[in-house]
Amino acid sequence: FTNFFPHSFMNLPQKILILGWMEQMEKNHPDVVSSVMYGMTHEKRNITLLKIGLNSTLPKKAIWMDCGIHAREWIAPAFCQHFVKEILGSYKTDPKMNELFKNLDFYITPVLNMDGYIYSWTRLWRKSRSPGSDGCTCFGTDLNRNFYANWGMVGISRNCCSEIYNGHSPLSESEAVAVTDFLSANRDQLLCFLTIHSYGQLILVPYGHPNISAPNYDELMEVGLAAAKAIKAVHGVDYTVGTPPDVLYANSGSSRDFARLIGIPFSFTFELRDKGDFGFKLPEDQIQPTCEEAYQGAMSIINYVHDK
Ligand code: ING
Ligand code: ZN
Repeated sequence: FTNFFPHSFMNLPQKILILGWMEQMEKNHPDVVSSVMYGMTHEKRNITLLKIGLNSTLPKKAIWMDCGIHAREWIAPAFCQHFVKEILGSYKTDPKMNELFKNLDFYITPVLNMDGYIYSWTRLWRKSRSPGSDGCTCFGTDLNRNFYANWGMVGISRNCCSEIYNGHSPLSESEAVAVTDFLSANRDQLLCFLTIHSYGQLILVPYGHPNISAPNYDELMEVGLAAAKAIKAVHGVDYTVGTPPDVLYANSGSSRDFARLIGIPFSFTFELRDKGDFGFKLPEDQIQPTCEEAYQGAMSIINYVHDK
């Protein structure tokens, strides 16, 4: 069963805690939470999301959130868990959240790249765990370079040993296929796509390619800047908002760009704390505040797209 740690040093099956937690959420909130298995990783683990919202006879819009597309960005899965905990803890008593639960479904994938995530417990790792092709002996493709969105154009490497290897073809990775299929099938329902990374304290808007611009770029920037303001109000932490080429460097083949290209109007990448002091090894005492502020940022965006 995919729920167990396959390469344990002790030869004992070890339950993956987050999967147990997902089962608990489903069990404790059966009226609003259900799990959807929508794909499989290279090493044949299930890719599962939590669908959260109140049953409705009226058609609902939806919010996508994925965490852990990059294995070593551990604060991201923690944020997805925090987000789920907060919305489930408030929808009964908070009238605004109750309204969101009636009108929206949340599709939340706490760990998208489960193979890489497990591998990252024993060394820092970013990519998937599929083997290289054409005789290249390194493992792993950068899943956030593998989507069908200007694939292979900028900010990538064709060397399978690189951290930003884009794969031998678009959608060579089953994890990218799973997200692509789910988004395509639910495209008309989806209002907003949020993909959570670390680090850098950024809110990125489409596109990663410097020569193209989203038709609603101005609005994306406005909404992103409002989210950064909401984040700053919590613990005073600054987030920078912009397209990848404007704030750092260009890229292509990202899930954020793919979501915007297929017509999901609001698509953002969050890069959570910090700005490099600790990097991927964010200290434990920053987990809670990082999640608290990013929650307000995400809710600022979600409220905007809902109310619009
Ligand atoms: N950063 C993202 C990446 O895929 C990104 C997003 C792209 C940030 C370009 C800045 C510039 O590279 C991380 N940390 O994965
Ligand atoms: Zn990342």
